[in-house]
Amino acid sequence: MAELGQFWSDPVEIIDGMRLLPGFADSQSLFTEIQALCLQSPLRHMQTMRGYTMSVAMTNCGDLGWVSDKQGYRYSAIDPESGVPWPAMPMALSSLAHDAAQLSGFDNFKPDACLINRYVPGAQMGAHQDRNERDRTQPIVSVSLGIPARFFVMNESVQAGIRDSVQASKKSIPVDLSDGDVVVFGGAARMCSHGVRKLKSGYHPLWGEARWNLTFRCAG
Ligand code: MD6
Ligand code: FE
Repeated sequence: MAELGQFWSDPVEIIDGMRLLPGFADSQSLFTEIQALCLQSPLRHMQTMRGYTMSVAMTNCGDLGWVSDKQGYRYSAIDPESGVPWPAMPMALSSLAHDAAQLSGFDNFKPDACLINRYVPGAQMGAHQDRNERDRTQPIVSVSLGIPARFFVMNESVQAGIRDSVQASKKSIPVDLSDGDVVVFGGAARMCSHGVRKLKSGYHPLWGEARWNLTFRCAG
């Protein structure tokens, strides 16, 4: 568990089931871990089912890794680039995710997959739902590192009451995420659409001109 409330501020409930723990992650110690992981399984730009190249560079660690290609999205135990398993999930990463989940009311969170995303200025992630994980009663824990980004989430419970699709599209809630911020995404929020706006240019003393994101999942 992180030092009791010394370096991070109080949790913020963004919508029911989505909780922000500002500054909960120790960026410096994660930097070393992530450098090592990317040497074992290098970042790559995956293809979407429709043949587009994603602007976000990705890799994985853990028993399962998220992959996308012409066959679609899925989890795989093997890195398709190297033909060998993804690197093991370091304890420092899994315990960070476990502690963030626990603080948010999810006991015994044991992720088997960690997707590592790197955004450079101009990169973005379109609105999507995370629906390839087997157990959706488990949350996804997301860690933001480096330069700030604007995340957005569609509040489906609000949308449900709105007939007009133009009105519904206005119900995207912006969430600005900075280095060390952790989001626990579960419960009523678990299936909400979300994405990341085009990254603005910036510089972070440790991570340079990039934003990194780790998402911890119970996939299998
Ligand atoms: C990102 N995050 O922040 C992309 N998905 O770069 C996600 O797509 C995401 O942050 C599920 C739960 C939390 C997330
Ligand atoms: Fe997602």
